[in-house]
Amino acid sequence: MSAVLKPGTASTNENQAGGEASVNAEETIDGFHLVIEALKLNGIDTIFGLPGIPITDLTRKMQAEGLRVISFRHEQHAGNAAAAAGFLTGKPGICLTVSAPGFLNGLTALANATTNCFPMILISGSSEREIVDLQQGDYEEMDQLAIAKPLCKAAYRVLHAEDIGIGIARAIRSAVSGRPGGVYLDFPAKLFSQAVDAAAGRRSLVEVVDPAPRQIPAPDAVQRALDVLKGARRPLIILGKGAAYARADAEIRAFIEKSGIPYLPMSMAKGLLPDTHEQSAAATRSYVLAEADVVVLIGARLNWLLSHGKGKTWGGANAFGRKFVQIDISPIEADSNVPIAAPLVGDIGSCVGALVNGLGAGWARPPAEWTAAIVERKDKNLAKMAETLAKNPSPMNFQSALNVIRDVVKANPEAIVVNEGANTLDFARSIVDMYEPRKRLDVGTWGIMGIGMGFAVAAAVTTGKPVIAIEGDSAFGFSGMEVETICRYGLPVCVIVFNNNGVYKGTDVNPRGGDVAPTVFVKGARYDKMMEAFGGVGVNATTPDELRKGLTEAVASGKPTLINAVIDETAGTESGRITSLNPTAAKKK
Ligand code: ADP
Ligand code: TZD
Repeated sequence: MSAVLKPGTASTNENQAGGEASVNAEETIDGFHLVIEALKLNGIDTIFGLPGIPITDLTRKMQAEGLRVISFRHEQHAGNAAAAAGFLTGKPGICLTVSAPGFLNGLTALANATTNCFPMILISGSSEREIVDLQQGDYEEMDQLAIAKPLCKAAYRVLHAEDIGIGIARAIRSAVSGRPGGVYLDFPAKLFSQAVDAAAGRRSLVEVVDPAPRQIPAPDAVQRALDVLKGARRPLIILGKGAAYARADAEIRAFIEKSGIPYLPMSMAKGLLPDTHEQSAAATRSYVLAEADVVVLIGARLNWLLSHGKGKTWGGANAFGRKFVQIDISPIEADSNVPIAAPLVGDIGSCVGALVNGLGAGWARPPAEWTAAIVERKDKNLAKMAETLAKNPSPMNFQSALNVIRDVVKANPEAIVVNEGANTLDFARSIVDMYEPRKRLDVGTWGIMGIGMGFAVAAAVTTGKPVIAIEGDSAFGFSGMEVETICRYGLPVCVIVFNNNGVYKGTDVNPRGGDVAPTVFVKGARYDKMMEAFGGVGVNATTPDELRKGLTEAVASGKPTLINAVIDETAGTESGRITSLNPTAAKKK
């Protein structure tokens, strides 16, 4: 029953002749139920959140009405879960929080989702507007709408129950249309108890039609891109996480295979085509970036992760009029860092589909000297990597531990990998091959720590597939308490903590004695005990065999598991592979 009766209405009507019609006419629906019905009407079935004033009852009523409510221990992780759910499903993930502090805890995730182009909606309850605006000191007083605005794609407040339908519709469309992103929706406490006529209330709800419309590229822009491509001697395609998000898997595969152009996947685009694909140039990344003469960017920005499209990575002073084709749904992305010769604005499916059609029968595959040079370097690098992976040092290092995970993912390609840390991230990205699209979630555009358990929960909840979270010990600490959440919902998540006793490594010393160095943790900590504390499985792995056994059993059983993988504390590099962004560490090296 989702409508509520006005107090006293039912008994009065019971005494009236023909009472049935009058009962319906008098029926009302409150804000709680309008929110729930509006979300359900738009196919939203899961809420990630944390209860408290003024949304505790909303979480209860949501559950009572059949929404799945996943309750976290900290809002940042609920927000990260919503963002990952958005990426994995293409529908906005919903995070629900209390006012001021809960809202602020969720805000990091909202800003991170926006930065990464993941669709999510942060819904926060808020204090009474009259008191907040006069700054009279309400419980958890804060002008949340104003604070959220610069950190997300759109922000709305709903003051009247009859506007809930429109408010939620605007939030959904804002989150998923065009370049996806985070949306903030402010619901002041009073909204939930407002009652309106049930029929009118339900009529006010909006089922959003075509929330993420296709955007067809202009034919002349397609032709321009094809012309640039046809002049290429050493072409390269770069797939970004926008390409994974776009769910244009078939078009992208057709474009790569029909054109014969080598490609590089950005980390969350890994698996869009299997990493073992013969056209993948990932194993010779620096060579192709420095040498390519035409680069087609598909859902990837030329930000720091691609060295802004210039400088040493791209061939430095020898760069020779390289041309870029950029496919993106955002019309202002082109020329953000370097000139784009052929911007192709539209959704990736439509743009790539148009390119495939345009290649035509006369398309000449890239010259063999280019593709052969890539294969040669790639084979050499892969052979070198195989040698490193075959070593079995004691204690384990990053490579010997990741070699095990690489095998288990190969045997379970449907598993979703979550990955954060510095060295743990960089090594895992290059060692663990992915075989299917949208199976890798990581620190993304910001290189943010703390996404681990939120992303893992969302991956398990939205897909039901096994999740393998590969975590640096520092990275894990940001969201570690959510192992209780994983146990509470019995999720098939296996967390592997790469325990090298600290941030980057565990060997720093305080030159003055006393406190340990800022990067050092308790040595020999047993993270596996954390999972055991909540009824999950804990494994302490000091060898690749122990790690393999623990991980294989976890994936087979689906039981929440945490493997404390003991890694050589001297093994890491400061800042992992981005030491260049850390000038003092770079000097030390
Ligand atoms: P990566 O970090 O993997 O390089 P980025 O997050 O930098 O990827 O880039 C993703 C890009 O994809 C963004 O510029 C975004 O506008 C774009 N994008 C997202 N979804 C689509 C889509 N459906 N069609 C076209 N472009 C998209
Ligand atoms: N805080 C946040 C929110 N994000 C960050 N990226 C950092 C701090 C700084 N930082 C990194 O960039 S990586 C990292 C931190 C603290 C942790 C590295 O240590 P680790 O991984 O144990 O997770 P490795 O494998 O030992 O390097």
